[in-house]
Amino acid sequence: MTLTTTLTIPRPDDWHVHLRDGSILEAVVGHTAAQFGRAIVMPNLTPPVTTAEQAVAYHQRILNALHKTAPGSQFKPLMTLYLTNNTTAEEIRRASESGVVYGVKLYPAGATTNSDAGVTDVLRYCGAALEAMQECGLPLLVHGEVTDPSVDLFDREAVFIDRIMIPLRKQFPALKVVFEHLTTAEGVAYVSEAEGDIGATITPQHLLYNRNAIFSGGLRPHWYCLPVLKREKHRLALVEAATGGSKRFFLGTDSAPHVKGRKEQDCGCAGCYTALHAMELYAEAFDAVGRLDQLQAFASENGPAFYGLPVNQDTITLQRQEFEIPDQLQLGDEVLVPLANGRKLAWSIVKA
Ligand code: OTD
Ligand code: ZN
Ligand code: ZN
Repeated sequence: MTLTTTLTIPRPDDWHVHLRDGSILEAVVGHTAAQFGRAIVMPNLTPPVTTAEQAVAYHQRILNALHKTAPGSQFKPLMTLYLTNNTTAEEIRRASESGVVYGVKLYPAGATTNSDAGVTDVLRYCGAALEAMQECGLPLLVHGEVTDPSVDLFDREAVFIDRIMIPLRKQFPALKVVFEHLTTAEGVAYVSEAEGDIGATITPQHLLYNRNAIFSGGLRPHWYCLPVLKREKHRLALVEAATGGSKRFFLGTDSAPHVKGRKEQDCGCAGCYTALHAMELYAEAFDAVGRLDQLQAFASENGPAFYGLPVNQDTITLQRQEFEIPDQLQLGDEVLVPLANGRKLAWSIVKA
């Protein structure tokens, strides 16, 4: 058997990314645009993107930042709406007709960064919105963790499946659902076996690392994200899901930039920055189990199939050539620390 040294695949898409706003947006959008054709852009700004009008305006700010920092880029941002207890069916229809909104994001209130305005009880308050989404074919993108303080942090995804996901999908069986940033064996089993139109995104950090990374030789704030890294058995289940050929699993980096000082403080922010080197990280994970042949389906095909979009027509090429992750990135006035900074990866992008 010869060792694969180059890999050319249709340009991948990132089905879950945080691009932020203002100067951070300008600093990071070029990284995502350099690797990906499209990206589902999360709406957890302050204030959150809760209306179609706000989504259209944010879409334009992203394009402006792109034209300023990566002129000529063909990157296409796909927008999302932030679901609240008060989202109306009319707002969902406006979003669906806006031409820029591709999903509606469910954040259980308090589950992650900027989720304070999120939903407190989805089945109680969001019925009309979910009904309208089901009718319009607009997918529900789910941060699948309960926030009940009596539930252990590491069990929040598994408990969410029983308490929220199963009853919600029973009530809205035709609703398209993405279980975002899946992190557990229970999540993999549920998404693999559930009936109906369901998919899941998987991040590079949850494929490559387990929770030991957060505590290795000291407290490592740059390895802290939500949902938090889990035990090794969960990582192995995620790798099997991503590389196993099921069309339900696709790429979503959850790249979530926070400036260095906001991560390295007494209450550090959650989020890993991976937009710079996303495909290099995924290639590392697939190569580690000898399944580089599955990277194309996971990164370039399964996501478009779920969202009913065409596969990108251009390509990227990865080469087995060492890539050293920079210690930090000076982006305008900001300093960002990329995930796994200082480490070496086996694959680089040669044509992007
Ligand atoms: N997780 N950080 C953020 C969002 C995600 O739950 C997420 O999607 C963020 O900073 O916006 C994080 O750790
Ligand atoms: Zn989330
Ligand atoms: Zn996210």
